[in-house]
Amino acid sequence: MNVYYSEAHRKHEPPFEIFDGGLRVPYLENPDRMDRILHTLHQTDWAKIIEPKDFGLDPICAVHDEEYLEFLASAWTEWLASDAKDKSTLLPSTFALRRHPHKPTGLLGRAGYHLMDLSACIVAGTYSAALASANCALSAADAVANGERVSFGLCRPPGHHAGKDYAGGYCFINNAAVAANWLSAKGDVALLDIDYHCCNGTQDIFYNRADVLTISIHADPNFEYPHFAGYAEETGSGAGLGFHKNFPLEKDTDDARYLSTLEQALSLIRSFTPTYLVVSAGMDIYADDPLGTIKVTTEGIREIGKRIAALNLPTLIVMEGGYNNEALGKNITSLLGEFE
Ligand code: SP5
Ligand code: ZN
Repeated sequence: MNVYYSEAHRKHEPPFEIFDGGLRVPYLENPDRMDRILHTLHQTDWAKIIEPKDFGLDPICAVHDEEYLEFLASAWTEWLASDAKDKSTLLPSTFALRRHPHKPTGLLGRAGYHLMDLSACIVAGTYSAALASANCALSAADAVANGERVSFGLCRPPGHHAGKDYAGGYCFINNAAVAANWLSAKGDVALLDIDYHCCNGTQDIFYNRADVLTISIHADPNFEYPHFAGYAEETGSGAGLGFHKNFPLEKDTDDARYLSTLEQALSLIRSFTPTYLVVSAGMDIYADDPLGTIKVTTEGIREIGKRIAALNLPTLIVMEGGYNNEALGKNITSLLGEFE
């Protein structure tokens, strides 16, 4: 299996993030995550690690606003030129509710407009890492479009919380959405997101489209991040009505309950008869994940892989979250191994 991976992610290493209550904690979405996954992939006889190609800005601009990308591109330099006391990472403290149309010109105003939370920390290497991450997803999509049965974008930073003009939840460019949109020029796409958190960004990006079916299985946003998207009644709008589906889950959901929900998602995908499948693969559904509250085991993840593979669709798998670094390697190879 082709695995697209870039070293550019290493320069995106924010020193901390802020949890609820103002708690400053070491950044959970860290470079070590990739080292753990690479280590395990190297031990298989099927993973072929490949540098991504550069697809340029066009496929990214097809999903994200230019003004937002310009913000990501210049935010760090502007931050260094500002009079902030602690410049270790750009993080605003005032966020837009977007009830008023005016976009401020100053850096902190734009940051509060384009960032949705205190985990979307920007440092010197953030923009180049996010671009390389999107190129990993695009390269993997290209492989699938050229006849590979499956391909893996080992993306970091992840993408599924990023919308067309905002970052959040460790995500800056929506890698899976960029790749799915690129593939949609060649045929209908189903996107299945199995990260523990609702893919609010992906949901927003495709909400009014009928050519990309988006499905997310995640912890109920009533109690879990991202709180403001991911409810069962959100099913798309306009031409896209009926082409988005959320499956909110309770705390402590086990393998059996998860797999029966997955079956419902898979039957929607079968009825849609897509040309391509994109899987946003977050491993934070794992029982011992520090951010998760559901109880899927490594064996459960293997079974998820087996059932998705049984759809027999040309499949692009994109890395999203997962923060139990020690277990990340075995979990992702359990999922991917079912496609070999
Ligand atoms: C890609 C991805 O998985 N992003 C997840 C971002 C989640 N941010 C959550 C912030 C709230 C943290 N609450 C901590 C509770 C720890 N028990
Ligand atoms: Zn997640």
